[in-house]
Amino acid sequence: MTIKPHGPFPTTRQLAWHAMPYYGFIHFTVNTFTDREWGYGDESPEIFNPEQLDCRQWARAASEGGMGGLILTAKHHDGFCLWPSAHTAHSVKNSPWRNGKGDVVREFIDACGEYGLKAGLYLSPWDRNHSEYGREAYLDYYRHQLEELLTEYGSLFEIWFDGANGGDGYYGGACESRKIDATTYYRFPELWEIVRQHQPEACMLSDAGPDVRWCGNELGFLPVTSWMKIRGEGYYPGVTPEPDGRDRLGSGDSDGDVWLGTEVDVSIRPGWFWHETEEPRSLEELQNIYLCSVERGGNLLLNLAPDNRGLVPEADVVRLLELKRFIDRCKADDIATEATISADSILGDSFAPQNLIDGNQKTCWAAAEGESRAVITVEFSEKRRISAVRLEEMIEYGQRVERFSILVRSGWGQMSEVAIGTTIGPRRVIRFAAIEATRVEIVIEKSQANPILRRVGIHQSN
Ligand code: FUL
Repeated sequence: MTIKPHGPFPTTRQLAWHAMPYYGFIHFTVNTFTDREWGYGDESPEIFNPEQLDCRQWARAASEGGMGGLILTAKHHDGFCLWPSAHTAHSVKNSPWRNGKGDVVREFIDACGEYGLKAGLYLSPWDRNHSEYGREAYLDYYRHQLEELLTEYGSLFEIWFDGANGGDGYYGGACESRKIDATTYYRFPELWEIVRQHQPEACMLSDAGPDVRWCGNELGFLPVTSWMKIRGEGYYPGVTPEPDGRDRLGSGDSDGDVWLGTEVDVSIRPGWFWHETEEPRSLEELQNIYLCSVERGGNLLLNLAPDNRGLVPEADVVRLLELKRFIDRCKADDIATEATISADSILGDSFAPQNLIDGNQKTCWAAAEGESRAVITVEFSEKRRISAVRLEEMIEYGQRVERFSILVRSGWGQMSEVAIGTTIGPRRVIRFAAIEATRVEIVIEKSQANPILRRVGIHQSN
């Protein structure tokens, strides 16, 4: 029996992206030395001198913190290049760091490899240093830089196309404001083609994908209802349709026509770059960020800001490890595997509910064709104290579920509703006050097509 996808569904490269929901950003450049968030573009390369720079320290912190990858700002809006680009003098090669012989991108990529992390790069389209910015010649420059990064550093898992286009800048000494039409100027479809050609496995992020979308805020959360599909019309990198395009980046659309997973980018500190007076967020804040991003089906891109030594500050490393312990606890003690599972509707033998607890991401349960409602029942042989239910749709077939509720049997035997939910998508964890239960019912109340899930987890409360 074959299943037809419902609506848009992820490509292989998008599926790989969904499978790694937590990774890190690294914001590091001349701003680290000027105490700024957005460099104007007139910074002298002379100021870039991170004397203890050690990308292995970044990678170690990320890997011990449970991240699957890192994405580095190879060039931020100020235009300074962390690699010795052949196309500009405005780079590490004119800095005192490693006597102008260094290459941060190379050291970063090597360190990621050494620590088993996937590597990605951010290359700001907006360039406040370049004299030709806003004109045709800059497009060639940008394209050449992109090609350097795509061809000289091995395989990349994500390319970040930032949408910010603030206007004023140094622009080779012109010191003026330049406006571009973000819907047409960069000719993004051509840039995307270049990425596809050299790095076919890399996902590209922007407000408009083409693989992954920005979540519309930098606070670290997705709305409770979050679709991985969206009506794509009117979206361009840096441009969202009025009046509610920004909000829809987070929520997506129940009737979306393109599959674009949502990435939640947020910094471990108030700023993206390191500032001496700032401190990392509290553990509690980061825990909430994790719960409101990864457990709502998004990917979390948590930014680290190496300091002017070139090291992720010790306090931030400690916080990352604390967060890792929390994440491990969130995922631990899934006792659904010890239960008996059944469903009131099954598409056929190969879609049995046992597939939901077999630990195999490739197998799934599907309700019969035409069903928009179904109940999955999990029964334990004795009372268990539980506090969370984990659900995953088989997104290969599109995102379908619109509404569900969770009922448990405890105490004198009646079923009580303990939680309600809306979307599921690649992952949804519903947490509730711990309760002793012998039976859990997951009632899928409304699904756009027969519901298809690949996992049900029930977390024991300790
Ligand atoms: C924004 C930029 O303007 C910020 O500086 C930062 O890089 C953030 C991730 O994206 O658009």
